[in-house]
Amino acid sequence: MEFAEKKFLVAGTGLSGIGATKLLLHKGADVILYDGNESLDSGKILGQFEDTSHISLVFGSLKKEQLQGVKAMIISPGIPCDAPFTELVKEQGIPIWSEIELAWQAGKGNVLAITGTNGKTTTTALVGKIMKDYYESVFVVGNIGTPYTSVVEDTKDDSVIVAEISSFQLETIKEFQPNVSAVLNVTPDHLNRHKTMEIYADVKMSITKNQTKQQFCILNYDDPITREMATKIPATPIFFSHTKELEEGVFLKEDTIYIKKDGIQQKVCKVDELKLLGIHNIENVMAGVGMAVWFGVPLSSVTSSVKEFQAVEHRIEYVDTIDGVAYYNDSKGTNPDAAIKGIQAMNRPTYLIGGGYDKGVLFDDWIKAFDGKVKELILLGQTAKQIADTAKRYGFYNIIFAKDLLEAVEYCAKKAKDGDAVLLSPACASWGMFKNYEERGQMFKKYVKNLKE
Ligand code: UMA
Repeated sequence: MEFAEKKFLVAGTGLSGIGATKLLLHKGADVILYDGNESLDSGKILGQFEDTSHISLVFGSLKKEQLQGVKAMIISPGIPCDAPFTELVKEQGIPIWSEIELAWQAGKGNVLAITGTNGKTTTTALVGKIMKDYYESVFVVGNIGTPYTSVVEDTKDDSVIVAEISSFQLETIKEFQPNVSAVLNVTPDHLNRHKTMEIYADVKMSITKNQTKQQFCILNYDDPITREMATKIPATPIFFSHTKELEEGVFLKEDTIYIKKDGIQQKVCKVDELKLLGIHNIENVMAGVGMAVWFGVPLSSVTSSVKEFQAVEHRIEYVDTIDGVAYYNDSKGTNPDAAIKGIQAMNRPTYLIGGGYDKGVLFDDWIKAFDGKVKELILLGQTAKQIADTAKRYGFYNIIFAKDLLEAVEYCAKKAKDGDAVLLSPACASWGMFKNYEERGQMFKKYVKNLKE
């Protein structure tokens, strides 16, 4: 699409909205920058742009007259596609694009795109490292925190873009076509937005919808939903597995990861050569290795990058040991399945801090995974009561409610004894109490640090 002198509507003034607006302005377009929040400070928003002469700001409600001549709306991932104002946009026949769709249409280079309920950020960071160690022009973007649109003007034909893609971002893609994609796993999350597991899984699978047979989609053999996807997608599926020795793909056998490609089996590395903990991380490594090798990076280079790679912040991140109590920050455990990985990684009696924003998911599996390891459950946020009720149904009564994260950390510090662990792994999003999971994790680390002083 041509952008110069065309008018676009950008919805949302967060990272994605600002990235998309800057890109469009750079391409010579006019932008209506819209946000549903009426109380935003327009000076602060406009202050992020060098030249504001081609931007008009609209806060609160959007009117039909304002949409005249608009070529497309770029929607931020946090805005549901059925938000009331989108009806007006759809009625005018204006196409709605995800922020990654805009980046794809305006950008250059080869894309490796990663989705899945859990492990996306770690896998994206790992694939980013593998690529940076081998290629010159590499960008790591998307849900991981840097909007894809914000790097587009720096991309070249030989650039490699490694993108973490959420289901929110996939809902409104049109032509987005990664060279290699991955769907790591699909377990319940964001069901308040996607309504059913079927819809959620289909949205995840759409990462591969524009790929061709010559392109690859890396899938988890051990997850029944992603295994089934292999029969439905247009790309060539490549599996990874920690349970089965595969004919083609990446797999774990005893303590070693192997790759089998075109009938030739090679060793990648031993599990204890990795700086990552837990079976979920071995899965992330296998997915990353598959993406890199099928993209064309030599195995020797992949192997040395994988061995050097360190864990991602906020994902079962060791913070400190104070008076013999080990503190772990798993703020990225924003759904029950991710939080199960957090509790599985603990090898000490654990004070578990959980609860947060209500995404409409059930907590039964998380409680069942406590497995005798959780000494006390400290709950906060919107979901606190629901989690407590679920825990009691499974006979777990060591529950207390905290008014905020600070009270929770201070309570744990008082109660925990030498040899115990304190784990922040909320099984819920942070919204309502914090800006995002990063802020929640940073606050947790700050409170832990303060305990020392
Ligand atoms: N807004 C409306 N109407 C609404 C909802 C929101 O106008 O109904 C406005 C808000 O007032 C605000 C703006 O939209 O001004 C916020 O947009 P956003 O929520 O999409 O936030 P961004 O800052 O653009 O961040 C997004 C991702 N956020 C979400 O998907 C919620 C970031 O992922 C991502 O890093 C960033 O784009 C760059 O690509 C965060 C996230 O929480 C980490 N992701 C979810 C997750 O991982 O579970 C999917």
